[in-house]
Amino acid sequence: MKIGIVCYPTYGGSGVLATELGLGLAKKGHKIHFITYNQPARLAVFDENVSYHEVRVDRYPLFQYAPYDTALASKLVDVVKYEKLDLLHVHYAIPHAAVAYMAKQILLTEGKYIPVVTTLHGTDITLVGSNKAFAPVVAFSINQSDGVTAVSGSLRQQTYDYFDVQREIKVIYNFIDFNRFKKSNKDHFKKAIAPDGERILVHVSNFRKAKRVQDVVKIFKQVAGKIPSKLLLIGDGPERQSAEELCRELSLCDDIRFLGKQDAIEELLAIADLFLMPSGSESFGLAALEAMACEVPVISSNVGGLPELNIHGKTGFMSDVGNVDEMAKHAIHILKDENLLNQFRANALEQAREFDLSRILPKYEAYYEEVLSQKT
Ligand code: GMT
Repeated sequence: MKIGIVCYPTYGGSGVLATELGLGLAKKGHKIHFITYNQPARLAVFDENVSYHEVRVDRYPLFQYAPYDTALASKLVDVVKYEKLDLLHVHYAIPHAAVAYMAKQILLTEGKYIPVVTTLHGTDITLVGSNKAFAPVVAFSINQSDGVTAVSGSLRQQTYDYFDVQREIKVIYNFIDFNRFKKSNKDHFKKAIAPDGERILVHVSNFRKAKRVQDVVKIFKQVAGKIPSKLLLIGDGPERQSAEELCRELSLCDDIRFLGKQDAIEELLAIADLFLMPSGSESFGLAALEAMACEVPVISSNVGGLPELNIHGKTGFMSDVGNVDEMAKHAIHILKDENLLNQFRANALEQAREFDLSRILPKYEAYYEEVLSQKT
């Protein structure tokens, strides 16, 4: 199949997932065309089945806001026509689903039909999409897509709850590539971070409000009070400053390291004992799945799609959002007992296998076939 993938090229979950999906499909022989405004972060290697089409928006003094949507729609028309695409798969509803609809209508006037699959990732529905400023366009473009997927059953339900959407939404979970995410021996590195054999806790996110990074620091404070530990905070974003201030206030600076944005997340997860994800909103939790694939149990909140991934009492524990005391208690429970920790590690890996790329990719392929067969 010749597939156009539209996504955000950044480190965010939707962009990562879209890129990994494209690369996985390319390995199976599909011709993949990424269409976005920058080279996607994880698109670093050359693959003969992968092309990247950059969307450029020229500045003009009249424009207060650069008309990215218009430039993207024009680029989609161009790529669909000249690369003879069979299908467009857009990730993150805003603005991609609406722009794809526009491109589709333009192409129809020229006698070319292009089906559009939209994947809902989370904040496009839960935070941004339900904002009244976007809601009518989001609902319309979901209803007009030829296929719609959501990354968890919870997100699917939230979409029905927030929007006037009648069409069927198929749940296809996030996936993981075990060729990359697997436990490896990084003992020398572990020694550098935790020279006295301290436990290592890890948090990876974009440091937005929804990630509740302050809760991560508060949980760590309690854990470090009972068990010698170190905390690695990976990623960057608006809440980093306040998290750093809290570390200073709680006198934790010697035990917490802010590593900023990192590419080789799997190498950091290789030395981790526990992953913290106390999010206030999380449609699936790809970062937690990456940790589980590297045999790291997860202490998380119980919002959104997290209960579909993290099995309470088996792969980790879940608590209500903001219940820092309980999350710390659970963390200490796992970390203080080596045998229990190893059992949780094994369970986390077993559960992560359910989301192996080789299981999930065929679900997307089958869905594309289904959408293509409905061609009207
Ligand atoms: O807000 C983020 O964490 C980034 C966001 C995105 O859309 O880029 O991630 C969302 O999509 C991921 C991939 O499907 C999911 O695993 C994340 O749970 C989801 N984030 C939220 O719902 C907050």
